[in-house]
Amino acid sequence: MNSSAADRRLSTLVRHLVGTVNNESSIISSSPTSAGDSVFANVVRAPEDPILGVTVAYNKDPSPVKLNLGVGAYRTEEGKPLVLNVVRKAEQLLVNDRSRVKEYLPIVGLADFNKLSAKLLLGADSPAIQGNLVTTVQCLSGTGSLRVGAEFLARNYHQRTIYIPNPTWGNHTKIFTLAGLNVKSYRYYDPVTRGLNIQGLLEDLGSAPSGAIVLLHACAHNPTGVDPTIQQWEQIRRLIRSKSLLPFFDSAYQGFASGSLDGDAQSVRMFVGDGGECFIAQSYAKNMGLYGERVGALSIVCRTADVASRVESQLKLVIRPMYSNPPIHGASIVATVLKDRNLFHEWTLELKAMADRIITMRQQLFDALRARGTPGDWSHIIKQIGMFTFTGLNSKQVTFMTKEYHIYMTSDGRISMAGLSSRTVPHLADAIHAAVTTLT
Ligand code: KET
Repeated sequence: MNSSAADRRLSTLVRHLVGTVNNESSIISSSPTSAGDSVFANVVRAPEDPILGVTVAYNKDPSPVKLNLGVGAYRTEEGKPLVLNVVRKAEQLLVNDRSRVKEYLPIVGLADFNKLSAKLLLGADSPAIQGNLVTTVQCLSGTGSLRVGAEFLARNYHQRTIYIPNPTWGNHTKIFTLAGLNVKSYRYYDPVTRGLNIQGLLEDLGSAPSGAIVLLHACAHNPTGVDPTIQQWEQIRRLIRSKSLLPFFDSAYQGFASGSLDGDAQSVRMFVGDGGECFIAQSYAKNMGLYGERVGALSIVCRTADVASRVESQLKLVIRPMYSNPPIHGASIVATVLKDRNLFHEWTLELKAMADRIITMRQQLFDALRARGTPGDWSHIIKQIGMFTFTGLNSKQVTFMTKEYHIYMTSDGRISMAGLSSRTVPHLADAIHAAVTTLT
């Protein structure tokens, strides 16, 4: 570039920057008047996140009996976070391997990780994988995978409306709205039966515009713990395909619902098996206990290999300006576990042990409430699936339990069963009993 061209570019840039500053200062209108004033003086305090904010409040409570049943994070019987044995082993192998370096990963992440993740989700013998119909990109856990998928859709798909279940994980609305999609909901949970409102679901999706995107929880629906049966999944699949709706699965709990990785992937596999197109956001936060490592993947199943590769090229355009490329450590742990037969087998046992402990907690809490004669039918505690029980407690009762018993949970009455232990069940049962008998 010659010097006058460079000057021109520089002055354009300066004009641009000055213009931006001027525009914004006229909007914010808070230029500092004295040394103590901040240009951010008008920034309003945002509320804490409805789920992660529960942990913030819990951390501030000095009570020795406090109990955090807010965020869905697994705890041992001793109430401690758990690093899986296979994860420790994989990390040791990685540390010992002196040939490993810290270079950037490709934009789409670690190739082995992507292949193995698609296999874990769709099955080792999946025709879609064999036909190269699936493009998988490593993303920042489940949340990042949902966001990248949503941004791709906002840019490349003709229909901008996404239907999410009512209720759903609180972050869904924000993720999809910020990505530029138009969020609507479909009926899902029936508070009277504490089960699935299949009729309402089919009606709402039946009247969705053709091509609309539908968010589905692959298993262990959060927060309700209510999943469709296989027959109901089949009804949902037929409706979605007949109306050319686009399924977008959120798979954050594979293996956590039933203890079986294949069992919990059945819903996704039904949709992939019919040859139609489908999105899946996958998270290893819960099933491999890699919460803070932020490991996940977005898979898009396409009709042809050529479309899949073009879709991948567009995913790169979404990812590169967002975070450039994903972190290497967590994905390397997952790839190490998934590709080694022994480690994989050991993982399935550890996963099953976590799922079983949660199921035991359900039974113990149910028994404890029965023993106290707590009014109401509490059988949903043992019927619901996955990490959470959607108790049916209202926000007043939740506030009461937090104030009087130092038990922390989300205001919709969801409790994380994975945060409970045999030692803390009686305390929770006392709190629920008191809440139910003193407040309605
Ligand atoms: N989808 C669902 C359904 C979900 O429950 C979570 C996390 C995620 C995706 C995202 O997880 P990630 O860590 O990005 O892989 N849910 C728990 C934690 C949270 O809210 O962030 C929760 O509901 O407590």
